[in-house]
Amino acid sequence: MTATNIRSGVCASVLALVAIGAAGGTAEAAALELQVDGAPGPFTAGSLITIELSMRDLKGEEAAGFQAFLSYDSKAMTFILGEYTDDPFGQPILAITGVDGELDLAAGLLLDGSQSPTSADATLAVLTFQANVDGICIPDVAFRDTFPPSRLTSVAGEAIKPLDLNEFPLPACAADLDFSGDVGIVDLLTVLASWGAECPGDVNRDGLVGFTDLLTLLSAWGPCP
Ligand SMILES: [Ca+2]
Ligand SMILES: [Ca+2]
Repeated sequence: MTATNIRSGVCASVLALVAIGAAGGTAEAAALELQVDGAPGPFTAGSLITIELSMRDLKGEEAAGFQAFLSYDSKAMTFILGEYTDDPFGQPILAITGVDGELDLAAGLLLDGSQSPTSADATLAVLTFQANVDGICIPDVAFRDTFPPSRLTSVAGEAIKPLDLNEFPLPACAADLDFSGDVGIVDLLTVLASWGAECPGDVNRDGLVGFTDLLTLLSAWGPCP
């Protein structure tokens, strides 16, 4: 098994199922999201878990900075390192330190005027944790309630709306559980072998391996385009 970026590849059929399942439709909203970058769980004690904070779908709204307030389970995971990407926002406003299960992040455009507001999708920070226990399926990192809330800000310093806070959105070819480049028998056996458990066959990342995962997998059968 080769662990690769879980966001590589696109399975249109899986995306279609996700769209149906996401009642309410949020496709038009800008998003600030947390995404596990690398192999999905289960993570064993001592393994590193990388989580990216990113922005996407700004639909032409230009962002000049962001602030994000996170929480994580400090018993299950230890915060190791947090790094801003410097692009598009090179001016850190808060140092990234993990204290008592909380992380605060904020950055904006460089003060020398060499950076411009952008509506492009971008990774804003990369956070590395170490698993303290065996069997973490979905890392427990989330946006926490604060005022002012986690948000992207415009040049005027106002919140960009509407903004969705998404946690661990599905990888594009989520049913390819072994990263083989297609959805096939190995993936099917993984789902069946972990039926009723939390992972590793949890295709739709709802915390349980079951019929939805099986149906999603079958609908995506074949190569990841
Ligand atoms: Ca596969
Ligand atoms: Ca599931």
